[in-house]
Amino acid sequence: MRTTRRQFIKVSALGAGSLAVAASTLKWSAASSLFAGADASQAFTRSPTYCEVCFWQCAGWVYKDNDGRIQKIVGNDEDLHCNGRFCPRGTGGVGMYHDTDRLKTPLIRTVVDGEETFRVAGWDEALDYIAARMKEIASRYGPECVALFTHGSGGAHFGHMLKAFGSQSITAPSFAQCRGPREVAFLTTFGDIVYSPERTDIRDTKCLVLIGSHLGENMHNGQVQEMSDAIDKGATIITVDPRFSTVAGKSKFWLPIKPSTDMALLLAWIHVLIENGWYDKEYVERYTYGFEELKAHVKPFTPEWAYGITTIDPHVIRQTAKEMFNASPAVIIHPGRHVTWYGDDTQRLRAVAILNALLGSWGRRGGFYNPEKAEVPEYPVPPFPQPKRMPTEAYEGKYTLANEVVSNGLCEATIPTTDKSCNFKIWFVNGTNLMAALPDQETTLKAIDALELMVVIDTMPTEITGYADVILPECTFLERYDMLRKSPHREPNIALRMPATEPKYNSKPADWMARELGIRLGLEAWFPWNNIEEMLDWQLKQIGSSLEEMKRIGVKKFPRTADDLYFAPGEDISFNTNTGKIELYSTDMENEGFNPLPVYTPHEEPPEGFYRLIYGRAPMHTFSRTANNPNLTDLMDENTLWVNPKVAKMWGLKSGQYVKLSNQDNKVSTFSIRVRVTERIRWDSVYMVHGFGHNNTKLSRAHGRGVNDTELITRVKIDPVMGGTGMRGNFVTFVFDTDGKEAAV
Ligand SMILES: Nc1nc2c(c(=O)[nH]1)N[C@H]1C(S)=C(S)[C@@H](COP(=O)(O)OP(=O)(O)OC[C@H]3O[C@@H](n4cnc5c(=O)[nH]c(N)nc54)[C@H](O)[C@@H]3O)O[C@H]1N2
Ligand SMILES: Nc1nc2c(c(=O)[nH]1)N[C@H]1C(S)=C(S)[C@@H](COP(=O)(O)OP(=O)(O)OC[C@H]3O[C@@H](n4cnc5c(=O)[nH]c(N)nc54)[C@H](O)[C@@H]3O)O[C@H]1N2
Ligand code: SF4
Ligand SMILES: [Mo]
Repeated sequence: MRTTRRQFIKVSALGAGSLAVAASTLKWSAASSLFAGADASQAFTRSPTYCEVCFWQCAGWVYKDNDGRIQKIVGNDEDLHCNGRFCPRGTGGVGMYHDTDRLKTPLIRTVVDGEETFRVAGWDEALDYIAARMKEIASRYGPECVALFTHGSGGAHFGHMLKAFGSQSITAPSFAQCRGPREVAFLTTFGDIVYSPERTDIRDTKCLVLIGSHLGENMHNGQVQEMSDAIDKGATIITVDPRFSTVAGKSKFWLPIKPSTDMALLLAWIHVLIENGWYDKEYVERYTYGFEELKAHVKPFTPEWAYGITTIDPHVIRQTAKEMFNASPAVIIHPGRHVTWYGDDTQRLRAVAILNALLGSWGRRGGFYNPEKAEVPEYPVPPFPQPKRMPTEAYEGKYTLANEVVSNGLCEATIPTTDKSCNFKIWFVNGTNLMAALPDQETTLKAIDALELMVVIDTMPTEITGYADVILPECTFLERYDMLRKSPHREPNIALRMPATEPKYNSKPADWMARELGIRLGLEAWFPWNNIEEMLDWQLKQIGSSLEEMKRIGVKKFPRTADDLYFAPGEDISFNTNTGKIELYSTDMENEGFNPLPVYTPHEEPPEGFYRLIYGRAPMHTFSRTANNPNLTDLMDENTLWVNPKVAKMWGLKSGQYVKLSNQDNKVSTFSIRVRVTERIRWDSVYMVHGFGHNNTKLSRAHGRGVNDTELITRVKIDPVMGGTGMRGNFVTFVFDTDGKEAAV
């Protein structure tokens, strides 16, 4: 067993050399022909899947040539998420399959000559080992000591295993590091969440307001397509962003707001709408609660007041408010998605929800539609045991309005303290590179250090695998089944993922791993099927389909159960809130001791010589997961640092030169980043794309390329309402160390 602090191990196992050699002899032709177009003389077979390169989960077809090699992946025409078109990342997704740096076999942490390393293990050995350790550790702490961190399809399988074992501590970074604040804000206002894909009716909107939501770089497929159609039909786009984003270039108005001040702008907009009577009076009267309180509350928040805070011209604030009103109810103040910015994010998104309510866009064409999900029965299993401790007990008394489990809450509860009995001893980490996804790496590492067992299920040797006790290599989404996709949309629909080919190397699908572990843990009763095909076929037959049919069509749509995509004119509606109304004034917030109406609080400014670190997406990459993808690195192989010319001049910085960054806590980036001098960013901030700066040398294309924003996010502002981790209160300055890299001028 480990005795010292857990060392990071680069995934190069003892005895793995032979595997690496075998891998390097693999033909590369399939992937490299992807963009060149396939040979016309080839016969193709196709099989259905849905994409795992991001969580839009577009359904598509995987094409193989007559030698059985995967050639390309294209969208399924019937699919509402993609309308037959994949985004660049999805198209390049086959690179995940071809990547020779993939995890190839199970690995177990061991000590050789005092050095920690991984040894190659067979599947039986690895799973037996995990099961034995789980039983032993649970005999001391109870099954509740196991937590699952997951982002991706495998979560369903491991989550099922965990619940059968007796723990419900299952969490994803897509809540407290991503869309949590908006879901809680919309839940407390409208009594329902925004969902994913978002219920925004962009297709028919006349005015789309994007506040720090950079659609187009944020490449959520169907949404981007709808936005482009809406623009063609003459919709107005209003973009609020300190950076001239791609979509700012397509906007009628770009409001280059001073970062962290959005709340002031939102309050001023509410003020203008109410003062001028630019709101939907009938809708507000019929459906909302607390209008008079709101009206009194926003009285002082004039555009002139907001100007001093946001730097946005009061005239522009009035003009944009009028644009929204003119388009209403076909207007969307977009709730955004990655919204954990400054720690008062739920309140900011409450202000967004209120604006939509005033304009009557919720439940209206061109505003927000009512999505419906296909009802698919679960394969019958016995009830799960009732855990002695629920996950929320990890952060008892805090984040009381969180409607999902808070990842950072479980992470912190893993660090032993004298006053808490709620400690986790085992982590399963599936499809989430926690070293990039969770801010404040020091806390993450402290928690990992306190574990007795960490099992990482991944496809690639990303950073988190280096801290594992056992690594289980999952095959890529192109080589496996998963649960049916059942996401809500305008029409209920399902999509099938099936293997296009056999798993490469010694990798396996998550469903198989979870079931095999379950059996070893004596949980057979919860895994009564022989294989996932049998389980899926049973489910599909309950809804009048079959596995055979879905293999042929990939996507199936069902009629809506009611004609309620939008509210009917004058319809009486009871909302799922305490008052049954849309709560402009939130009773939930009030009951939990938070401001029932959103207020502006100033956030810290960059110290002298420092700039606010802001980050976002590039259209051809997803977080840190694609940084090594051979097809996508061809398109972009490192991130750059956007610097305003005024700042560049002050520091003597030139486009193309490399610098390191140091943050307010003297944390210096591991690698250096290429400067891009551009007017497109305000002078008080610098910008980079998240997901680069990998330090695992086993990622041959991604290692050392660019800077990892996460390592500079040492200061986190927690949202007291729901535990979200505000990450944009970090400031950086330049360090003139090029890391040996030559300026590419
Ligand atoms: N600093 C900073 N932090 C952020 C963000 C940010 O912009 N900046 N964004 C936040 C947001 S919005 C989100 S949603 C989260 C995202 O957080 P994550 O989803 O954790 O993001 P990734 O860094 O892509 O890590 C994904 C991991 O899954 C692995 N993987 C890929 N495919 C598969 C598969 O099929 N099976 C398995 N088992 N593993 C697979 C990849 O190799 C990688 O290790 O991060 C959040 N954290
Ligand atoms: N290509 C691609 N697309 C993706 C993803 C991906 O990894 N790659 N990830 C998906 C996921 S899970 C998510 S959550 C979404 C995230 O995508 P979005 O929800 O669009 O959000 P962010 O990454 O937060 O947005 C970054 C933008 O916010 C701006 N910004 C920074 N600070 C402020 C501020 O104080 N005020 C304002 N108004 N703007 C500010 C930045 O300049 C930048 O343009 O993208 C999704 N789509
Ligand atoms: S948006 Fe792109 S990466 Fe995301 S699921 Fe769709 S095709 Fe895949
Ligand atoms: Mo996200």
